[in-house]
Amino acid sequence: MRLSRYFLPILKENPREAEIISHRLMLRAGMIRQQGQGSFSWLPLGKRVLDKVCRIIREEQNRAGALEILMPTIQSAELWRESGRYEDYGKEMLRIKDRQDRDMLYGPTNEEMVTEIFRSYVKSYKDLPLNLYHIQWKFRDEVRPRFGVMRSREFLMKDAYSFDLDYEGAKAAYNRMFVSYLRTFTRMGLQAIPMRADTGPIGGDLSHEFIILADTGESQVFCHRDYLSLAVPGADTDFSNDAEIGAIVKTWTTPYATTDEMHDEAAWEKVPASDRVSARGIEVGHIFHFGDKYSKPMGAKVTGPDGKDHFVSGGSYGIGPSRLVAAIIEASHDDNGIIWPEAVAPFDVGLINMKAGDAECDRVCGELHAAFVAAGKEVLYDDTDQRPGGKFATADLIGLPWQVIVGPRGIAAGEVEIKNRRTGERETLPIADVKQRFGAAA
Ligand code: P5A
Repeated sequence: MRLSRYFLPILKENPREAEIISHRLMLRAGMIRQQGQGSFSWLPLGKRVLDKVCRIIREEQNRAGALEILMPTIQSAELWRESGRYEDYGKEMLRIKDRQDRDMLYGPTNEEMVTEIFRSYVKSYKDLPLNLYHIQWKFRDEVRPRFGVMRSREFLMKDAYSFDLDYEGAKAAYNRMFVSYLRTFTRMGLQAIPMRADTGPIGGDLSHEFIILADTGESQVFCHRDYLSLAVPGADTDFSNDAEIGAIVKTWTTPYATTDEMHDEAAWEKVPASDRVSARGIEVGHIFHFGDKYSKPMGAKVTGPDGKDHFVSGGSYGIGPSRLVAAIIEASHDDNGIIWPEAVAPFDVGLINMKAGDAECDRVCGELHAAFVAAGKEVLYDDTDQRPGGKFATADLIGLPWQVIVGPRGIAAGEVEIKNRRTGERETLPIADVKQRFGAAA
């Protein structure tokens, strides 16, 4: 992609409304545009990162056996009256009337809707376990939308819903999502710690929030230092093996870890003082087991092996992809801008032409661009006529993992420079070696 044809509205000044670094950097790097209170458009650079985050989530949901669907954003109040949540949900729910004066709402979550789908089709325990998920926009009329996409009113959510015959099955489903979340966040370069959490308006008796430690986090959290060095399960994890998955969950739930609401001073006192981590955190995921909270009032039941009807046991599992983009920036930036982990970077390489218009610079850049693209790399080619200083500042701000810098002096020696955004390390290499470095033929 040529920067001259791209839409990257960089801001030179720090936007005054942005209180935290991720919000500032997302605005400055032209990733998002605020459209109203707690509502944002995703501009091209931001949209690429959001898509990469969603792709990782999808891969890990699918690996854990969940099936992707897509439900509407607008829901009928009738469904929510069945579960009793229409009144309970309160002011966070955006209520709407259609032209027939019917009560509608913009979905803040989808437990009712997915339970309606389930009860319409699934009648036997033989069709279980079942886990359906979607990635869809939600609206919550938050009391205090703030920090950009971190706490917005309209936001993207991956929400999965599991259905099982009994508690044991539901616990196994919960465990699969738990392990899937560990893998998901690690792949994005994040260290997420599962912490016992309050269930709030979703309900239920068992719940974990997945928390990224960050000074700007909205939650106060408490955990054992051991979490900072626990190994995350690999891609070869067998999600069909309940014992293997259960053992991983046990390892990850044994040391102390809770959010503020669940904090237990007596248990905390037993953690050696030098192992206590009391910090701020960002909630990037939240999983719930709620048994028959929705299946019972909504009549979602299956015939069991005993020939009798059973209300299914359920759970729901949320991740906030839009919040995650901000959380990744909170965890990975420096004074000059964003430092994207490779897996979610909007492009792999920033190719910088220091003297656009110079025949040799243009030729070498064109050659490198074509070679990188042929090797499957995503490249943002800065072919603009900006001064080099401005180009370097932009490249650092938008945080692509690698910068390849092509200037007339280097070319005269047959060389170009590469810079690693994270370490700042620079190397000068012959042109053929640079191609090879990024997987292209020399
Ligand atoms: C679980 C899936 C639920 O809604 N129902 C379906 C359950 N859980 S939750 O904790 O309320 O939300 C899940 C995740 O969504 C993100 N999130 C937000 N992101 C940005 N702005 C918001 N206002 C917002 N509210 C929730 C969080 O990542 C949360 O963990």
